[in-house]
Amino acid sequence: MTGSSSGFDRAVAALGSARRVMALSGAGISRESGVPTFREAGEGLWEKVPMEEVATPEALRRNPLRVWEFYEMRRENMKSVDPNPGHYALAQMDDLFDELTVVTQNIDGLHQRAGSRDVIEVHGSLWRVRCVDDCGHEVDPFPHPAPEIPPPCRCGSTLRPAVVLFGENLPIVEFERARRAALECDVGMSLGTSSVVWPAAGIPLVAKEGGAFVIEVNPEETELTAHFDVSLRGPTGDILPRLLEAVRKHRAAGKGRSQE
Ligand code: BJW
Ligand code: ZN
Repeated sequence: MTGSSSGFDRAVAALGSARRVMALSGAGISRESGVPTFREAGEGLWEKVPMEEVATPEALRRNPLRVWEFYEMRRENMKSVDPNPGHYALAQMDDLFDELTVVTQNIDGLHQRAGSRDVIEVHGSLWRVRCVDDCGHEVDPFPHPAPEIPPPCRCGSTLRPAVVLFGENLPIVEFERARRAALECDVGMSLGTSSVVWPAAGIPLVAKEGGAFVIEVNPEETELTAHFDVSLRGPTGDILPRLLEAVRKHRAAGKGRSQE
C-alpha cells in the first residue's frame, strides 16, 4: 500500500516547487533499521518496559539504576544498527531545497549518520549525558558501556541520559528552532510518528498554520491524519526513495520552481 497516486502526485508537485522543507520524524523511520518503536501492538518498547519505570523524572529520582539500565540497553542495541533507505533518501533531499530542516523525536542519531545536514533533536540524544542537578556539565559522546552507572558528575552529583522524559520540557533552543522552521517552510512532512506525544506532535500543525502544504508518511492512520493535505500510506523506507526520485524527475522536466 503506497497511497493513492493522486496523493503521491500532489506531494511531488508540492515538494517540486518548495524552497524550504521541514520534516518531523519519529520512531517509525528507524524501524526498518531494526530499532523498535514505542507504541506498536506486540512490539512497542512500552509494551515490554513500563514507561513509568524508565522514562519519567520520578523514575530517575526513585531508581536511577533502572533508568540507566534501560538506556544502556538501548545503546547496546544500536551497535548493530545502520540508517535505512528512508534516512538516506531524506538526507539526499538536502540537495533539492534551499533549506531542509529535520526535526527528530528520535535519539538514535541515524539521520546524522545518513548525512542529513540540519537535524534538530527535540527529545535529546542517546549518546549524550548531562548532570542530574544541572551544573552545566555534559559529555558528548558518552562512552558505551558506561564505566559505572549511574556515573558521577564532576560536581559531586551524578550524570543522566540527555533525553527528554515524560513531563520534562523540551530543550528550549531546539524547540524554538523547530517551531521557526515549521512556521517558515513551504512543505512540512511528518515521517513515521504516531503523533501522540506533545508538543512535538504539533510541529506539522505549526507548519500548516504558517501556510505550508503538509504531508504525512506512515503505514497507519494517526491521530492527526485528518489535518494533513496528503497522507501516504507505507513505510518511509519505501515512500521516501520514491518521492526523492519523483521530485528529481519533476525538477528535471522543468516543472516546479523554475515556473513560479
Ligand atoms: C512507521 C513504520 C515504517 C511503523 N515507516 N512509519 C497535551 C499537550 C501537551 C503535552 C501533553 C498533553 N497531554 C500530555 C502531555 C504530556 C506528554 C504527552 O504528550 N503525553 C501523551 C503520550 C499523552 N508530553 C510530555 O511530557 C513532553 N513534555 C512536555 O509536554 O513538557 C511540558 C509539560 C511539563 C509538565 C506537564 C505537562 C507538560 C515530553 C515528551 C517526552 C517524550 N519522551 C519519549 C522518550 C524519550 C526518548 C527515548 O527514550 O527514546 O520520546 S516517549 C517516546 O515517544 C519517545 C518518542 O520520541 C515519542 C514519540 O513516539 P513516536 O516516535 O511517534 O513513536 P511511536 O511508537 O508512538 O509511533 C511509531 C509510528 O511509526 C507509528 O505511527 C507507526 O505506524 C509508524 N511506523 N513502521 C514509517 N516502516
Ligand atoms: Zn554536575
